[in-house]
Amino acid sequence: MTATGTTKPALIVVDMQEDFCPPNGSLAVQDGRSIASVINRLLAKPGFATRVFTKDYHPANHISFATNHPGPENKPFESCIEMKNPASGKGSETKAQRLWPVHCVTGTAGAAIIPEMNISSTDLVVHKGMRFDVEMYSVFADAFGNCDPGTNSHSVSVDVAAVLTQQGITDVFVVGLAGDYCVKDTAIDAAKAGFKSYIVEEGTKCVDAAGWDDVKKELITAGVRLVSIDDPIVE
Ligand code: VGL
Ligand code: ZN
Repeated sequence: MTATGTTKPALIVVDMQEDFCPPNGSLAVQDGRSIASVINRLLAKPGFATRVFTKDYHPANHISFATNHPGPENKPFESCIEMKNPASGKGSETKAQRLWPVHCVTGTAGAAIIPEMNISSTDLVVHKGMRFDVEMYSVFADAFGNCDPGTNSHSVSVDVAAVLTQQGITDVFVVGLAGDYCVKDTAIDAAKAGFKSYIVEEGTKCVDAAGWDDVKKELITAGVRLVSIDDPIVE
């Protein structure tokens, strides 16, 4: 990828954290660790104007943890609960929230970026999912589309869309974990925010690998382009 007069690309590396990787991650994505080398190859390409790492970063009482919804009916991976929009005056708006094992809790070893990642060229690290009462897969907005950057009771540490826009970024390339959750929602929101949005397919793995073909259709409908690391656009 080359920055030209009209193109200024960013790379967003999503949630390459211990809890999403085998062998010990609590929410390990099959072969999740194996994509580190592909992502490191991308990070080394000189054309990216900025390189962002995201970290899923939840308080222990996060709404997505099955353990926070006691009862035999609430099982990680299998069950959903109803989640309310926490934005003021929006509490009647609800969404189904899939329940997960406890993962990426603030300050724990599981929340650390895996050591295989070359983080030396990182420009920005963004923490997301920090509000206990709402899910946030996309680094741009929570499950209801709210973006509330800040440090105390806020979902996200930085308004990434504002930062990228301020830098004149035109194109956003997304990789990392998981393809069917945080990578997907981040790429869709990048397109919504007006960036040309790409997912480099070799640079992601899914929680539900068998569902990737359907997810790809959704991504294409949302304006996200799926590319290969060997595609000339990813120089
Ligand atoms: C993710 C499930 C729960 C992800 C985060 O990074 O894709 N998936 N939290
Ligand atoms: Zn999470």
